[in-house]
Amino acid sequence: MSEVSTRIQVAYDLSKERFAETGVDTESALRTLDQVPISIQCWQGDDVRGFEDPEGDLTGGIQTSGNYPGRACNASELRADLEIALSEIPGQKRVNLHAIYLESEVPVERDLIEPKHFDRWVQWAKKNDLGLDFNPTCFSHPKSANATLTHPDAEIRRFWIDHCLASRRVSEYFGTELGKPAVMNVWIPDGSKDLPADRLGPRQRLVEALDEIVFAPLGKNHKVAVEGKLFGIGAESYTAGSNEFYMAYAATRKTLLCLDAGHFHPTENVADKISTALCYLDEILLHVSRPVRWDSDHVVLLDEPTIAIAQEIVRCNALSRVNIGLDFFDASINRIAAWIIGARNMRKALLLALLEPLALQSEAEKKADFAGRLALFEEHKSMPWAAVWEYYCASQGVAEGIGWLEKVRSYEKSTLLKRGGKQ
Ligand code: RNT
Ligand code: ZN
Repeated sequence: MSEVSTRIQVAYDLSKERFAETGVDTESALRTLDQVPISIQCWQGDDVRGFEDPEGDLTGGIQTSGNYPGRACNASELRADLEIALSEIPGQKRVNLHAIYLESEVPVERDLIEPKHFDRWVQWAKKNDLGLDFNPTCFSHPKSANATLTHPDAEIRRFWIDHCLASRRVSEYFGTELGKPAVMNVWIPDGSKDLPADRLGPRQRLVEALDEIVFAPLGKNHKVAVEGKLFGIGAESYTAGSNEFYMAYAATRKTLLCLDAGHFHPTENVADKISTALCYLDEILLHVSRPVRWDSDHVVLLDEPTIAIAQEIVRCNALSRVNIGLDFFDASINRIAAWIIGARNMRKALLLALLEPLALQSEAEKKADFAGRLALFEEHKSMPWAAVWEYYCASQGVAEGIGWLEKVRSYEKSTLLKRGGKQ
């Protein structure tokens, strides 16, 4: 516990009383909040380039825009940047890696990646008390140009199946070394720009390929998730791995289902999907993101969709069943600031949700007192939760306001702007 200033303490004590009037114990909310792990996407730090071929193009229908200076060009730089970001994000954290973030003196093909290529990440995670999650990288590769796990050519399919199996071995290594299971998320870009003649074949091949991947007995210290999507740039008319495809796949195969907030029609309520998924699955994975008109992966805000997601997890009493990961990558602003803003917003959304007067809301609902329920929802929005947040940050030794910005700016000056290489 870090020292808390008198101003913050006094404001907190008053807010604590106010929340207690609604039956909410802020102390217990903060204890819970601090324990919820948030998985931070490493790829925000280098615009999803990775270290296999940092000059290579990002393909697969996902895009970064912007060329803000100072991106990380190797794993040491990325870890150093992450350390700055993590130091200003309160609470338990995990770091989410992709296969392209391997470290090796010699080039390694994706189907041949091994735990040893991620050993430095594991040592670093141990030192910094972090969990690690993982993703096979089924994009930005010559063999992913047309398709990966759905490819009509069995040899190319084999390559990607082997890559996913190798990725499971790496994930298992993470889980074993760090004592908590790693989540390995499979996302493939396979789809079609224009109307396909055959929508069934690729999906059948995907089922087969995934079965080979998920049923291989490769240990219990990692969990496999599958991530659906509506469309991508260049895959506007058809995505083999749609939401329905993976919902059914996850439910029948007992994998995790990954819901990415940017992978649905813009007016769909992503939060509403959580309770459905929880009826059929033990656990799910979230990619919290912010789609602006499309799957643009903007920095997460403390906005209604994000708050609704946090509320849904808490209202379902499912904090232990929902793995919260972030998935945004903005190359147009300081990347460390992007991490801090987005991750703190996710944590703030969880705090707001944990401070809801859930007992009163449920009671009103049970009595069909819908005016009372609405009044409670609306009143919550102006409750003094910010004082609880400031107290939490101060007691965790992170800036309670935007004091972290100074740290980021001076690191930008001393380090980021001095980086060589093509930005
Ligand atoms: C792409 C998916 C996928 C990626 C990351 C890099 O649309 O959201 O999760 O963003 O794996
Ligand atoms: Zn995603």
